[in-house]
Amino acid sequence: MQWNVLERRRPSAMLAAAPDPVWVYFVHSYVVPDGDDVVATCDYGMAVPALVERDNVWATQFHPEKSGTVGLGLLTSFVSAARGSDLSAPLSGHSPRHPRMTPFTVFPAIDLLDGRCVRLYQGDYDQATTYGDDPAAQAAAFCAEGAQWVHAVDLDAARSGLQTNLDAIAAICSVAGDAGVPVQVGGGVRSVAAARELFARGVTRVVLGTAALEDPDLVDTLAASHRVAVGLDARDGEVAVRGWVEGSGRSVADVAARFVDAGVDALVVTDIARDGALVGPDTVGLAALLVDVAIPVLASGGVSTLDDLTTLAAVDVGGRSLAGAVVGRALYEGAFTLGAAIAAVAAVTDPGSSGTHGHGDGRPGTAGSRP
Ligand code: AMZ
Repeated sequence: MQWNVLERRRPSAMLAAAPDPVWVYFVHSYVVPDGDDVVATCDYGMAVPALVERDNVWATQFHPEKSGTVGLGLLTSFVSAARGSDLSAPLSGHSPRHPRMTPFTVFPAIDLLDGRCVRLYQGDYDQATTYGDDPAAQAAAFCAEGAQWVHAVDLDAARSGLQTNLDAIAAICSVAGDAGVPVQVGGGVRSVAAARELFARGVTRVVLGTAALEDPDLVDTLAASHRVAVGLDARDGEVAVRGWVEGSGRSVADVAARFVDAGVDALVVTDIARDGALVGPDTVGLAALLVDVAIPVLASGGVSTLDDLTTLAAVDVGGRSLAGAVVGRALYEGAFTLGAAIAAVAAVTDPGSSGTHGHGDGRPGTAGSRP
């Protein structure tokens, strides 16, 4: 088991824009015979076939899922090719030789249940961990660590539709506002009136989940005058609604397509099985969504290490990148600090920077333009 370098024999979409040298991770158990289909080999005292391609069959001897951004680029190319997408724009993992130009924003999460800061496990209201009873203090702590945005969810409202945490949201917005940090809030925004309650308390952007499924015109209406994101929370590929208690029968890409021209800032895409579970994000699925939908995508659910974050920040699908990630339990459990997360991401997105940067919002070049 080890990292080793590929030696390319011939061009292939699999490695369209992979950097040089191409480091990948092997867990060897067998060697296949050499032949015309071999795209790349690896030196293990002999030239071991490592990448094989015949027509639409691709095979790897190494583990793409363990091979960082090179593996991710390969898997993304595979998804794109399988869907018949145009591969002329190279799909690649991030290379320091081609630093991305768009910001990647880390959104520390404050999930509110009965006025307290909690995290649910896989969205299950019966598996809540309470991390504090002062949401404003939590917001202040995040801001002190350099937060660029704060992501808050009214879990009571997500389940019942009734906004019972408005005082806590106002308090979060007050301290964040003092620090110049915008706040986005989701949960129970299913009417213009509910959105108004939030904007009146200083919320910069609302996240609509259930309403995006059940009343998509509301997204259009709100997005015409305010900042809106669409929250797509999926279990086994099916978008869930009403606090993730009910399924919708529709896929993320299907629902997202409705909002391409709606003027929304972003999609906030949550993999429910990973949420609060510290198992790593669905990086390949998120990258595939970038192929399908031309709306900025924020990843949510599963981030457990700084590597998870830098892998997300490094996603590059034909020049498109993820706009950011929501991080919750990893921060509360002390896996890493928000400051470390922001610095780690900056090292990927802007390798020349010192790790400090301004407010990103998921929309390249439009930070702070509305409202
Ligand atoms: O954890 C949950 N059960 C949960 C959760 N975190 N249910 C909903 N939400 C969040 C979504 C989105 O930000 O991620 O609430 C928002 C969607 O709420 P609504 O009411 O618009 O569906």
